[in-house]
Amino acid sequence: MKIGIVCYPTYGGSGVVATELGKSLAMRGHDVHFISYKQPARLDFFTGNIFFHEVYVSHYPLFDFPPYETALTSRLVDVVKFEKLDLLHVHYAIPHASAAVLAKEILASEGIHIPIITTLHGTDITLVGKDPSFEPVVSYSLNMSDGITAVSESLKQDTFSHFHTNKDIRVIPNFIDFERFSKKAKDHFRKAIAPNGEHLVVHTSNFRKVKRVEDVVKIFAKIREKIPAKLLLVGDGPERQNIEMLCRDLCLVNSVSFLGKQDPVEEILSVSDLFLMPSETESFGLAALEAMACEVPVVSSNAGGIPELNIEGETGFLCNVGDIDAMAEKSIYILNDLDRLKKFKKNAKHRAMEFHIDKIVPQYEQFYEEVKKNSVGAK
Ligand code: GMT
Repeated sequence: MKIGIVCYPTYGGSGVVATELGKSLAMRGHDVHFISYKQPARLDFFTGNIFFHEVYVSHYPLFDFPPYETALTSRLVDVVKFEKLDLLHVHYAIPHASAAVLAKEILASEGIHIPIITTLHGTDITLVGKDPSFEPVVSYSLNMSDGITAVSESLKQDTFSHFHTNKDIRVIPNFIDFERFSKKAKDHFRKAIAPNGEHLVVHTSNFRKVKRVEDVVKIFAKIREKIPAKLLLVGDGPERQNIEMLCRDLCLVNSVSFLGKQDPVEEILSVSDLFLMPSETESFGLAALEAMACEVPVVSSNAGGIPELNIEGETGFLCNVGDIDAMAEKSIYILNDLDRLKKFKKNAKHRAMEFHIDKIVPQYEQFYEEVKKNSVGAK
């Protein structure tokens, strides 16, 4: 099949999932055309059947806000026509779904039929999308999509609560590539960071408010009162400076390492003992899945779709959002007994295997076939 994938090119979860999906589809024989304003960060190789089409936005001085959606729509029309695509798969509703819907309408006026699938990732529904400034456009685009997927049952239900749609939504969870994410022996790295055998607690995110990185630091401070430990903070974003200040206030500067944006995140996860994800809302929790694949148990909030991944008492624990005491207590419970820790690590890996890329990507392929067959205008 010739598939167009529209996504954000950044390190955000939706861009990562879209890019890994595209790479995997290409390896399974499909022609994959990525369409975005920059080459996606995870698009680290090209083969004869992976293509990238950049969207150029004019910066005419009249535009205080460059009209990206219009440029994207025009590019979609062009790529679908020229490359004779069979299907467009857009990741993150805003503004990709409405751009695809308009492109579909323009192409239809020229007698070209292109089915579109919208994949909902999280904040496009829960935080951003439901805002009145976006809601009518998102609702319309969902209703005009030929297929919709959501990355968890929880996100599917959130979509029905916040938007005017009763269209079918297929749940296809995030997935993990074990060729990359599996435990790698990097003991020299562990020794350098934790020379006295301290436990390593880790958090990776884009340091946005929704991730509650402040809670991560406060939980860690409580863990450290009981257990020798170090905290690795991977990623960067708007909250980074506040978090640095908090670490200074709590006298934690020697126990917390800010590692910034890291490509080989699997190497850091591989030496870690516990992953913290206290998010305010989280549709799935891809970062937790990456940790679990590297045998790292997870103490998380019970928000959104996290309970569909992290299993209470088996792969970690789930607590109410903001309950720092409970999260610290559960973390200490996991860390202070080595046999117990080993068991949690094993369970985490075992659970992650259920989201193996080879199990999930075929679900997208099957959905593509169904949508292609059933979409109005299909020949
Ligand atoms: O908020 C982020 O972390 C980025 C965001 C995105 O859409 O780029 O991530 C969302 O999509 C991921 C991939 O499907 C999910 O694993 C994340 O849980 C989700 N983030 C939130 O819901 C906050």
